Amino acid sequence: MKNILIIGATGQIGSELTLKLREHYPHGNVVAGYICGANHFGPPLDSGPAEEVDITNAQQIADAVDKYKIDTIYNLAAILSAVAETNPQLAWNVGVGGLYNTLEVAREKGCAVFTPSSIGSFGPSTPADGTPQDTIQRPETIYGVTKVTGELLSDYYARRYGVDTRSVRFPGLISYKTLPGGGTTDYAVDIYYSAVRGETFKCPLKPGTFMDMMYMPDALRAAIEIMEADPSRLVHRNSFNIAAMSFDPEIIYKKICEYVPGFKMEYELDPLRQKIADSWPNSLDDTCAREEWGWKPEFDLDAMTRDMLHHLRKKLGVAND
Ligand code: NAD
Ligand code: AKB
Repeated sequence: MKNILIIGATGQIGSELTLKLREHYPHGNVVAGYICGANHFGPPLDSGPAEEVDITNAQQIADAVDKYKIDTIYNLAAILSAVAETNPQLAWNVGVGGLYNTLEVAREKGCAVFTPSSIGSFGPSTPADGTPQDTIQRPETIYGVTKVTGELLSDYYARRYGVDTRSVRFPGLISYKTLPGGGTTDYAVDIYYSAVRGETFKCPLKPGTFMDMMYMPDALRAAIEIMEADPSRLVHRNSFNIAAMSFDPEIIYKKICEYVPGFKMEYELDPLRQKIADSWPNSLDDTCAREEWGWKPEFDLDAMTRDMLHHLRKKLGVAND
């Protein structure tokens, strides 16, 4: 039996991961942590136990861990890259202060901890193509600074205190259930909404801006599989490169046009997002994840596009294929 606390359960990943974990561990408690002011209703909070857990409040984390005898914490609280640039202090407090609180509670109470890192943990001096697992990490965004700090701090707690910390560097995640929370890769979700609504998509990034992306079902599986991996096989911990597909705006646009003929896209650049995207890699090498815990994505761009369009048409009440 597993008892899991998800901090940040109402976000893009948490709203799906909470339900997936409840399905995967039907005999345990999967507790959805939310903050007041955020969306505190909906499937993650209605379908099982839920507690107010602000990650900047160590006592709230400790109380939830004690109440439900938590053994594993999924820490999904963060301020995503574009929003973080508008409030770097908040991004640090949530991303680093919050992780410190989580790791301290985990150390005292013997919990394992999953805290995602990101392609945003890399910077302009990182090799951009086939980015290796172990390479230069000098990000120029506050989001990236919190991610590199988080990777190092999590490894420190594993080495120094034996806390079972593990993580993956997620690419931009694409899903149809919950909208993304203000990142640089959000355009790759928004474009599907425009296609299904019959609107012209205003693309914030210029052609040739390549980034790694992944469909949410693969990301959820990665988050569960890394925490279930045999620890004796893990050479790395915080954090593993994982990859599924890499594309630029033109490639995803042309793929959608195969299924939505007549769909239109125009460029209306967002200088902040463009600058961030230009500093991130084009495509990661995920060999270590494949070798150390058997990582393998299931969705490529074509399979994801067909699934996204099918589900979004249903969700938005548009006649389906
Ligand atoms: P999101 O912005 O959709 O959700 C973040 C969640 O954190 C929200 O539920 C929000 O209420 C919560 N939160 C904010 N401040 C908090 C606080 N003080 N205490 C507790 N909760 C707080 O983000 P997401 O996309 O679900 O991302 C989850 C994790 O995955 C983050 O670490 C993010 O950096 C990482 N990640 C996401 C992506 C992606 O494309 N979605 C890619 C790479 C990495
Ligand atoms: C963002 O764009 O900030 C996130 C990420 C890739 O970390 N989606």
